[in-house]
Amino acid sequence: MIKDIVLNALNKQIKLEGDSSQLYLAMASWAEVKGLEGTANFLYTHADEERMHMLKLIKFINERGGKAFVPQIEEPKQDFSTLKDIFTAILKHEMFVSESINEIVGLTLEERDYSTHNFLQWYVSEQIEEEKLARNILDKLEMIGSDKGGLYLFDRDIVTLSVDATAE
Ligand code: OFO
Repeated sequence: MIKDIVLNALNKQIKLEGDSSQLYLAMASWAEVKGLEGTANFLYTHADEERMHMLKLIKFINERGGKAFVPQIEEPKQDFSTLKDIFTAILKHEMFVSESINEIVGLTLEERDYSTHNFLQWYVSEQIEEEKLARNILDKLEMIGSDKGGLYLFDRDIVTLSVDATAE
């Protein structure tokens, strides 16, 4: 049986993963409208992955005898100015998510909840990958600057970058 304090923290994380999915979805839609098809597909895929992160938490909680809380959908930011703006926001968001995961990992140690601690290791690895990818993309965008040809190639090639190297 899962302790209430851990259950509450995991339920908050469900909301954060759901909010992440909405954020990526809004970014994907923005990119699609701008004609950045490759970037839009990349972000739509990532929105699905965030939903999977949410689902994984829901199932874990329910399997451990807790009750997962399915949160209300929040409206994410809808307007962005540039691709750099988007990926800067993604990096900031993922760093925030990593902090949240680390907090829960710390809590599971305090509460001697080793099975949740073990379960969360997947999220720890995932966050390392997501932050790394966002930094990598930002470095590329920094190099390209406002070069239109470079941005065209970026949009064409972004599909080759794996958003979720450790996804199941
Ligand atoms: Fe769920 O990893 Fe990003 O937010």
